[in-house]
Amino acid sequence: MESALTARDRVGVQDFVLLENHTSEAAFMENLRKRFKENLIYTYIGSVLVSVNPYKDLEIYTKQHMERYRGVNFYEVSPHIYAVSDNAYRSMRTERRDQCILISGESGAGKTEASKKILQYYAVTCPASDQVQTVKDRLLQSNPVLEAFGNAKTLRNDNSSRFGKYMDIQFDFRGAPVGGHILNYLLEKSRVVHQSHGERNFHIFYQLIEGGDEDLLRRLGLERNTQQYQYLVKGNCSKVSSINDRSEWKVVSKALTVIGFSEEEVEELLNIIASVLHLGNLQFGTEDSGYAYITTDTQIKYLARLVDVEGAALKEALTHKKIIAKGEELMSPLNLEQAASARDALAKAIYGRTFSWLVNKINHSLAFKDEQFPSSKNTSVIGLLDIYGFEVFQQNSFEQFCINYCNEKLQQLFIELTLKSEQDEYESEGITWEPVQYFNNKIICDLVEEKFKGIISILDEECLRPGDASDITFLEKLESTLGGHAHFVTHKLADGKTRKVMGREEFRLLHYAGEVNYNVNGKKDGRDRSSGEEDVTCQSENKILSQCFDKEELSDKKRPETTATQFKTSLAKLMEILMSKEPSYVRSHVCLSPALVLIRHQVKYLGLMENLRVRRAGFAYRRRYEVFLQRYKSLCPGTWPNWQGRLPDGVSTLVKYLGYKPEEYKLGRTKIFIRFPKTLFATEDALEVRKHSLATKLQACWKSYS
Ligand code: AOV
Ligand code: MG
Repeated sequence: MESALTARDRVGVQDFVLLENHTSEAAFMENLRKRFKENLIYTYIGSVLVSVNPYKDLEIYTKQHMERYRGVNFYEVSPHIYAVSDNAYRSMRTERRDQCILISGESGAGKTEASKKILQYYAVTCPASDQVQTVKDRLLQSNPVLEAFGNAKTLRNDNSSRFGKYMDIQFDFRGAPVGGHILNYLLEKSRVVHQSHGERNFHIFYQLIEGGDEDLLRRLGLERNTQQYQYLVKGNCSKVSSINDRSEWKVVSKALTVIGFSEEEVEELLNIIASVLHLGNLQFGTEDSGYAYITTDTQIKYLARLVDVEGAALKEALTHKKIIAKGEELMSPLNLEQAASARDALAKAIYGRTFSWLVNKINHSLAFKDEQFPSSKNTSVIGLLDIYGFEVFQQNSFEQFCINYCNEKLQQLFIELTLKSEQDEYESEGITWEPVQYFNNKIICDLVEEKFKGIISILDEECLRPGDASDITFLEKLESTLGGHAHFVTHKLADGKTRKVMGREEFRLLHYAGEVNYNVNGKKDGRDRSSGEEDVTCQSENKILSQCFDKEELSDKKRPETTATQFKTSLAKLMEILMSKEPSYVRSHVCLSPALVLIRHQVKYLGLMENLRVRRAGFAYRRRYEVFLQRYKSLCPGTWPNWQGRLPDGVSTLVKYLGYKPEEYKLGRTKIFIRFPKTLFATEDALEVRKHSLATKLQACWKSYS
């Protein structure tokens, strides 16, 4: 039998807090490496789960594994995403407190996979009835649909989430899931019309073309060849070995039915997807006057039919813009470039709004229905946050700016909550501790979002300012307001010279997770509403589109909020939601083995070492009295087989018998706090020895009988 000590040598420790040398990054990495080699992708820092993407299917997500984690204490089983899921679930039920599980890490780290595993865990292990089963099915099936429309292949991840998602799962008093609700954040709409080299458009386009049957494609006027569509060829990468678009199409079609889309709704949805592809193939020519006209009438015919609008109105809308002169509305003709950009703006608007409609529709289907669960007036909630991870590309635009800002906010929340909750715990248990220094990224959040002088405020000002505002004036304004800020850099140096490595149309932010250069091209166009071309969609007879494009909203003359401000507001609301719940954390890592170099970088910026130090600054380990006593009572004659007195007295008797010195531990109100891991190790080893000797005795006994 392998002793506890040799096992630790081979597979490392399952909680970094137990590392002998806790300040050493090398020791941290070595522990991660040892475990990863043994396919142990999960490790704790206290109650935070650290995971490394294995990039292969491990046999650790079976029903048997789920059963193993059900109702079992965190520390008694090996670290797992199911342990975190189960722990949140039990806290929700016993303490009646809403929970949230926050999954963070850079693009490709495994956040979306983790959130799906959590959902599967609840779907399998929570109580069920026929009605509950319907809710479970719908919750599970919402994933393939949202991924088809909201995920795409990027250079970092073949199934990269291009929108942020926060999902509440509602449970009734018996702990059965009875409803759900999804909040979605800023979809990367620019992908609809443009993809960088090696990237794809959203999965749904390829799925439809590869998987749709002949009749369907004929009706939609589509050919089974992705190369035919301008919006699908920009990245020169329509086939991906890890993706089977045809089988995914089947999964998505079925999921739409399970969620409750009617045949008519699916038809209208596909009409819209096809019409985006037709829009992309619209071409323009230039008249002698210099103005644009449409040269591809077939596309107009398809479009007119699919989204039910007048062909002539559509033509006019795509080649003209509405202006108001002397109080009168006039249609002013566009040149070639303007017309192409109006076409792209329309495609983005249609796709973006359809995506929001889709989320809305799923929410209707998931909504908790009183009449179905009449005895479940009070529901509790577990929220799952799966956003787009931090990303840096060669060219980074407005979308990357928003994605990385969102990651800053989440890191900020992590810092506040982990440090705060640690402090709160010492306080409520009446224990004194030493604070730890750490990098607080609030300074970067402020740089982006502060009123009047943050980047978003300056962007708003430039977007809404009539006259000569341009991308360059935006950059100049940034320079004059933020030049000299420790986390903001442009090509201009303080002495008036030029930083050669930086372009003139970009600024650099020093994020907590690394440096990113952002191009300002087109940033100024960050308004959600573009121009008159959207008016035509209001006239559409397609039910989805007519719900998406509301005539009154579009004709509202109020100054529209910019996309960046809308995003900022929605993130602030998200933070409020998360703060109101009890959080659990999953910190995922990308691994390009065997170097682990990439991970070292992530360990650094995710603040894992600081997190570990904070955990260790006071006491490495803490356990509730009853749990501690239950586990170790067999080691002391005074507490075995049962302790009858007060719990703290029992624990005190036990640890004194084990030889704990007074400086090694403290007794709080409900928990024992142990300062050094080696103290706990010694106790664990003693337990192991006792089990071993019991087993040997039993074997001897057995032999003497046989
Ligand atoms: P992400 O959500 O963190 O990236 P994903 O969850 O999409 O990353 O993971 C990327 C890929 O890694 C998946 O498609 C799987 O192939 C693999 N993978 C992740 N976790 C596991 C696991 N536990 N077991 C096996 N394979 C896994 V992004 O959405 O791009 O920010 O923004
Ligand atoms: Mg993802």
